[in-house]
Amino acid sequence: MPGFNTLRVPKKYQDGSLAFLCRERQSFDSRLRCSRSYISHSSLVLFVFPFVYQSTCCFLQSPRPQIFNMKFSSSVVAAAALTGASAHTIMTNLVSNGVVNGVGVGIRVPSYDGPITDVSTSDIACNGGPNPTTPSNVVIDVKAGSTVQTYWRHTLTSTSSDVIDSSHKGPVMAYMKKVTDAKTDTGIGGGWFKISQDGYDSSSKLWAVDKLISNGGVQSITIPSCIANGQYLLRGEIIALHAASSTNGAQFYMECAQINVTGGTGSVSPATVSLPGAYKSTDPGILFNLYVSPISYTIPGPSVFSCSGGGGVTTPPATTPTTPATTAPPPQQTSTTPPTTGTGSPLYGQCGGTGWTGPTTCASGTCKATNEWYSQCLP
Ligand SMILES: [Cu+2]
Repeated sequence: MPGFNTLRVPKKYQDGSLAFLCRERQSFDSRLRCSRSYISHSSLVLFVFPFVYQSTCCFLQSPRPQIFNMKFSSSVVAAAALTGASAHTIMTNLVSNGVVNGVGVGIRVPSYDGPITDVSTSDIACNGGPNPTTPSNVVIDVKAGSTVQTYWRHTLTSTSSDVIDSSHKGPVMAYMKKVTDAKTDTGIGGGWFKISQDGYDSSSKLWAVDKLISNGGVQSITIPSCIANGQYLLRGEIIALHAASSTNGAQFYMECAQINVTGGTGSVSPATVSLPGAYKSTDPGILFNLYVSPISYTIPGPSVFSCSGGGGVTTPPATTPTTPATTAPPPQQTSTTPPTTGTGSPLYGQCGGTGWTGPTTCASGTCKATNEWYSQCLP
């Protein structure tokens, strides 16, 4: 059963993870075997070496010491699979208005913490498939304009010191979708808009996942003040890029929380995208080699919706929101027309980023960099 018979000296990476060069014994697709079947999500084929060694590099996160000088056998493969399981993550809790709701309260948490890797499946919306989710009959009240927190944990019983393996570098995002009944809506299909994202910060050289880990797994998400009241799905998402240089190698972790928004002005109707649909396996932020520097990363999906323009469609005040527009907002890197006022950007307006020629000050709030292409006035 094992496809590898030689373990060479492990190569140690900065984050403490190790790569082994393993000689292939049998003529099968070693890449598939290594990355999917046996070692599951914990492994990775590095394309840096194959032309030198003609071998497969199995990448193990937090490998156990006893693996080091052993040959691959079925037991070692099992140990490696266990190691891999320690790498995944789940959005377990939602904190709203300072109230910490319990694990799985108002969130459809999965029974397994593994990723979705095929962006074309309906599981990309609210998880499922290989990770069956548990329904919740709770809908959590959230005030428009407030900042909620979600907790990310390795498993449903992990603490804040066990968020996700540090090898799982990548962006952290949040989306919303207006629904009639948050308890039963599958989330599959149109209606999604992105409300926050964080990717790679080239000045600090930190990924959003790095910050999430040092933050104890707390993701802060500001709920737009201008959206309509009512029930929504709030979808937190992490993309782990450690194996993303091969197709369907990126690992998507997402959960959907069930919320009821109050206090929204309903003045802007966001442009929306579909899940599945918003991502393609070949998107530059999804088919991505994490190990090439300097790192330049484009967060996949639509641009972030903001109440002051960008990713939104203004709704006439007297009218109730109609069917949201289905066209995707323009890519984030594209500069939008800057506001004509000279007093700085309004709250939630853009105030910086590569290619931005508009105001770099805020009429209201503080200018904070979301990524190198986008800074936003936040309260
Ligand atoms: Cu994982």
